Amino acid sequence: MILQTSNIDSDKPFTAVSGWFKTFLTMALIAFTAASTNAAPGNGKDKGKTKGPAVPTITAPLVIAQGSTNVTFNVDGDTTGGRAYRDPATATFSGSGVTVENVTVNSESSLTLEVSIAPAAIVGDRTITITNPDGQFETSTAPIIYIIDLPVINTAAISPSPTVDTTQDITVAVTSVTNLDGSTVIYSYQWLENGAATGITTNSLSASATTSGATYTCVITPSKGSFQGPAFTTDSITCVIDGDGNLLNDQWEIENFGSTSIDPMDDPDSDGLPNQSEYLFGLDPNNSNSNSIIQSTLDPVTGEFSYSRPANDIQGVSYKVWTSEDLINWTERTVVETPTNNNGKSKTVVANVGSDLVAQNSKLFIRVGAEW
Ligand SMILES: [Ca+2]
Ligand SMILES: [Ca+2]
Ligand SMILES: [Ca+2]
Repeated sequence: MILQTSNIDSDKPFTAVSGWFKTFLTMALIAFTAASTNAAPGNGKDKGKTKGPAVPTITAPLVIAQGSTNVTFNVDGDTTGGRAYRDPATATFSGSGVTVENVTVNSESSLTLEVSIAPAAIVGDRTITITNPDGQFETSTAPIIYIIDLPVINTAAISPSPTVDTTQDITVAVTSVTNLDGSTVIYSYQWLENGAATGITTNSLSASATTSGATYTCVITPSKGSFQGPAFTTDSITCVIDGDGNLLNDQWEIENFGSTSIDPMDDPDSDGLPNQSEYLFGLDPNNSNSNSIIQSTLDPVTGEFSYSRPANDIQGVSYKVWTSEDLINWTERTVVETPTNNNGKSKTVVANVGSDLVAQNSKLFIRVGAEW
């Protein structure tokens, strides 16, 4: 275009102005070449003869979570038309909340970026603009990164609630989660019994896995793909010990009879001990040979004897020891007790009334009772 606007004086001999004309023509050609370069592929603004940076590309946008720091990744470059990344190039991302910590020019078509994402950065796609040292820049035509939020569980409900017994499954459901980008959230579960992991990792804890008197919580971890949100711990729920109110632990009833609401005064094994006594002293209510709480009799020298109790202490129940010389007058004794778990169901308690006491008496009777 500039060539057509040249103001050559046609009255002057051509040879007289030839040098000036050639100079003008050369300048015009340079200007024309520059204009042609600006129209080349890419959306940057080339200046002068040097081509702008390669056009940033990536196979698929890199997913980075809000709050991530110092994440490094490579960005390729389309070098069509002679474009190239030049060192030291700089980079910026669309939107806010993305800090470019470092740019390394690996080659004319490869960069390594290090970025940090603000915790509250808006989720979604971001394009990148690379600027060469000469000020020319190119913006990617497709997203280079995708900012994802970590899912956060706000509330979860346990059912049944507020009470549960050992005949009921316990289930948990997330009732509120913050998930800004709407991606599918997957939950993983870990049930805790009295604070210890059970290894049960479904959203339901079966009744057979629960124990009377134990307290349960569930730790739920939300995730989107490989991105995990913070773990959420539910409220706790405690299995009632005696939901049917017959003074027998419901769990013990189920283990021994398959159901609750057993008559505590019944004696199905005819050993003279009602179910309640069998329960309180860790005996087998269906075995007539399991009929004595005394495991070893009183040692006349040391004052030691042993008796059986349930493996797990019964809430609200205490055991007391009395001694008597005549089976008429009984004296409660403070004893030193050492329990040893037998099989998870009962334990042997070694008790000692004291060597002095046994030394003072030619005969001594022992009585052990349960109180609640
Ligand atoms: Ca019961
Ligand atoms: Ca019995
Ligand atoms: Ca028995």
